[in-house]
Amino acid sequence: MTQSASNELVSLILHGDIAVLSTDSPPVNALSLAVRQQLYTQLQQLMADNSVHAVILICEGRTFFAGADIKELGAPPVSPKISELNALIEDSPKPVIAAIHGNALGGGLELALSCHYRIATQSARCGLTEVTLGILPGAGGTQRLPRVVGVAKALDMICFGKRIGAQECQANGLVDAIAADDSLLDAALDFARTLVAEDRPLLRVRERRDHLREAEENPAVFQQFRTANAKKFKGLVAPEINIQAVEAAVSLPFDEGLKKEKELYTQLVAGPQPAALQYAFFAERQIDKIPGLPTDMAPKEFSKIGVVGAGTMGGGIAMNFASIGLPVTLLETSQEALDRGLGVIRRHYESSASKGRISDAQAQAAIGHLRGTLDIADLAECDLVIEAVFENMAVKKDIFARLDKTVKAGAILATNTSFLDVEEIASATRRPDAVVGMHFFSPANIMKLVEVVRTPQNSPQVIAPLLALGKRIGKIPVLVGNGYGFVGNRIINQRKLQGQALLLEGAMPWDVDRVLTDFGFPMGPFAMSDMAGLDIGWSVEQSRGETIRDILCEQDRRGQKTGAGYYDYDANRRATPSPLTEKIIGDFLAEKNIKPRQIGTEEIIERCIYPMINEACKVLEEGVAIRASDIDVIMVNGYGFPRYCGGLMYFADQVGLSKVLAIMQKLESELGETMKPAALLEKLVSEGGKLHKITNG
Ligand code: 3H9
Repeated sequence: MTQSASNELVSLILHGDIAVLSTDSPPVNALSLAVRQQLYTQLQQLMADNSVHAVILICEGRTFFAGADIKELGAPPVSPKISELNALIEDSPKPVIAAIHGNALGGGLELALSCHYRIATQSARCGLTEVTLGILPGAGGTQRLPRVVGVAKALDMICFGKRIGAQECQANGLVDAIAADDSLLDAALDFARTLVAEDRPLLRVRERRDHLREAEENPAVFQQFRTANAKKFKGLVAPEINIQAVEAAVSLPFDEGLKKEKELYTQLVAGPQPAALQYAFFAERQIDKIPGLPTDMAPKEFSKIGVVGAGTMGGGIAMNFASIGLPVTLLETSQEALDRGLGVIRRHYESSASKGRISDAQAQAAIGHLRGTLDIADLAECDLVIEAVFENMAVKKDIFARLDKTVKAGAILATNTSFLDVEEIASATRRPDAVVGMHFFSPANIMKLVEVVRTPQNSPQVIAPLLALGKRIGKIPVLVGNGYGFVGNRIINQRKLQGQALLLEGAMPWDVDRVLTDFGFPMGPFAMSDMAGLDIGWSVEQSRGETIRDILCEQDRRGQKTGAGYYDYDANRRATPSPLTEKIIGDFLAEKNIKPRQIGTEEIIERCIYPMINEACKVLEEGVAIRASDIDVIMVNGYGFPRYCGGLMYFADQVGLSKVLAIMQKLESELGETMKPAALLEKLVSEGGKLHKITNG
């Protein structure tokens, strides 16, 4: 017989002697205080109820518990804490089973690890993702996970916040059984009945040490892990502290390990990175909240995609769609270029399959979704065509005029331009309302960011489906306005301009790059130019040797592709400072009678970072970005601005806007009008406002 009682977020349903506690707290069943209180109370009652012989913890909606409620993390914890809930579960005199669907993340997996058994659906994923939020699994996860999956696997999961699928969980002992996606509850009930019937033991993870033995015998495993991953952890505080917590699981008894975990957690949250990383988490979830854009629009079908240009960008863009099973037609102007482009794509998929990143079948399926053509008429039936040819307005307008005549009515035409005026490109068509920018970042199949550039003519019917499609291909699509360089390139251009100006005052490219990589960028402006190619927008006919870039290009130092640019490159594309570049710069300054001066770290930061903040304020003033946090999402995901600083706008607030303003005023007095502080910056300083909270919505 089945009885039921509802208690708001957590409801109890009795299936004979098996109790099912079902949590329904949308959107992701976070373990908020209210959920914890209700779970705790219900569990206490069930443990005292002699007619109940086993308890199943399951969730409604799209996922099992997705961890602590991140919004509560900044405040002092309130009882019952997740750790208290976990202790209650683990100490239970009757079996408690976690029935997992969707994701069991962070505190959600810690709770599941405190259960005596775990069953998961085929599509479920488990992970301790706290490190991505700057913290550590503070409810016993660092002590329990290694006891189940072993130290090496636990380090990998905990320090990178990796989520693993149900099959991998089972192979590592993290789940005991797998259920079909549509019958989790039934499978969990069968599982529970068997446990009860066979009087199976209560498996308490805290009592296990078998999987810790290997690391006990070889404690060097921790140092090896640190050394192997030092580059990936650069600048981040949390991974090292997470390693120390896992070390404690090996070196200390369980209860002392828990104490150490708590101590390390407290140490971590005292620093600035958790708040910055948690801000970045929510900033990424703000981007699809667009003022004036209805959220309930009927989805638009995209069943065929066209891409114009099979070069590096076009090929990368095409792969995004082919990888999710959408047919893509690639248009080129010559068979040679087409064959080259398709060959690069094929090799990319084959190499991913050989490295085990995707299966052979997936690689072949994606390749099968691509076809090449030299005839624009083959794009006629596409629902979306993305142009990715070189940056030349006349060429782009010609392509759009032809696309407009060829591609069916109702289709969207997008340009991947990174700087040009999308409205002007749209003016070459009779459907400017359906012409947008889709600015992908290189390599376009890897980089998550896409700036979706909206013109005043675009309707929500064009924008909303594109943003949804961007998400479908796994991107972070940020809606921006039309204007030179849109948001990201316009802001990063300030860094490039100041970097070049610093060369003319005595700095070397590697001095500037080193300061910026020490700051946290993956690359400085000169390494970035070398990677992109110094000859973008440069022509041998027009070059007059007027800039250092001109001279480098004239000497065929055009970047990585020619083996030399600002830097010299070896066969493995490893960069070293170039004596030749140094001489070119020295001669250039001498010819202009400029006496080089020493330029320190602080000045390079001031010159390269603060003008970016100032430019971002102007972007906000002009409404090119919807909100400051969108700029942070763009800078972090498109340019590698250190995520642990939250983003450019968040960083500015941490430094203090008065300081930002004072530096801009100083730069204005030294360098002139271009450094004039933005009106928004002055206003915020006078009002005591916060930049990262600004929104135009
Ligand atoms: C933790 O557990 C600490 C413990 O060790 C205890 C220490 C003492 N809390 O991503 P989506 C919101 S730390 C609050 O678009 P999806 C999100 O903001 C936690 N809110 O959906 C959004 O709100 P809105 C460890 C949360 O389907 C909505 O849910 N856990 C939380 O693409 C939908 O989110 C994690 O790191 C949360 N925990 O992806 C997991 N999670 O609609 C973090 C989400 O208002 N979460 N929201 O914009 C995720 O990775 C993804 O959200 C998830 C769903 C995969 C679950």
